[in-house]
Amino acid sequence: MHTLTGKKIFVAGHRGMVGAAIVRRLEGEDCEIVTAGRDIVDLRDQAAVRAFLADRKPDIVILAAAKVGGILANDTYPADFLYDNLIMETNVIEGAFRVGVERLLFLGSSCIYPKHAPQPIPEGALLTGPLEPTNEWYAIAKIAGLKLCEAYRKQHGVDYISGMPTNLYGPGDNFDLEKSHVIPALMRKAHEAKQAGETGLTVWGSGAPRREFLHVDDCADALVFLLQNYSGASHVNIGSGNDVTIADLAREIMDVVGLEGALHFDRSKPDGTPRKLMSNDRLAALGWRPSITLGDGLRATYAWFLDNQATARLKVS
Ligand code: GFB
Repeated sequence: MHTLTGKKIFVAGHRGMVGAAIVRRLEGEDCEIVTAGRDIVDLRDQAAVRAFLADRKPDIVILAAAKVGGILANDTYPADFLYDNLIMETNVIEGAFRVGVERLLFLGSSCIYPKHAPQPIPEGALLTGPLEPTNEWYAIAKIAGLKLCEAYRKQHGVDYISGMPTNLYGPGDNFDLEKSHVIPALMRKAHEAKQAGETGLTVWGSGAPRREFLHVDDCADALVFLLQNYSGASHVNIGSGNDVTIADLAREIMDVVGLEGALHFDRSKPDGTPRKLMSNDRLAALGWRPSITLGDGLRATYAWFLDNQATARLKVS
């Protein structure tokens, strides 16, 4: 057990959905939380990152900052997804080591695994086959990040660990229809259709791919749990243990929103990987389990969307 009591913890990326959830979760611990928006330190600027870390001297760093997006954004902006994520990771991880940060938690993604990995996907499936082309750029950046943590651990003996969350959703998500992930996109489309008195919902792709979803508050809880209970070279999967087809997800979202009608499939849009259900065995063996069901999580996220439509990220760059 690694105590967080009295520790100064820098949460990089606190304005994103995951970083904000981590801050909410850490507020329940007796620790000092350090945050900094892009106006204070641009994580793509190595000199700025080094100066910031030298000034604040955190004990622990949680690297939740990333350029993220759904299937279309990943496919459309490969250079941004590869470059921005690589440079943020290298700056923060090297910068942390330089100022003597004792523990660091890096966040990856389930898309690091091969497109046709065995299901549920064990941690050991990493680098055993080709990646899903729609998000290989983001995946390669995330693989580099987790390997950088492993390399610093191997060469310098520091306790830098990595968690690989599955597809996340929840309050603070991005509801931009071109750039978001599937849950906020379908929720917004269903809501706007209902408002307009329309029926039916258009779903990208065939509806057949399966995805595993985890509420972001469960993810934040698992990340804090890992910081407290895990030290090791291997990354650890963070999932819900269940997956659904996109068509079933769409029907559940229509139900939550209260939209009637049929699903229409826009097959000009990509399906992406057919399935990416991760094995949660390692995390379960450590003693962590999710607590928010998909149904409850979707209802809570829709309630958040209704309360925050004016400020929700309906359009972001
Ligand atoms: O959530 P999503 O964009 O990301 O798409 P991925 C999941 C599935 O939902 C795909 C379908 O099969 C989409 O075609 N889908 C249906 C939709 N309707 C929509 C819609 O209106 N919007 C969106 N966005 N999807 C991402 C990766 O992959 O997952 C990232 O690109 C990252 O790198 C993230 O790993 C967690 O699950 O396909």
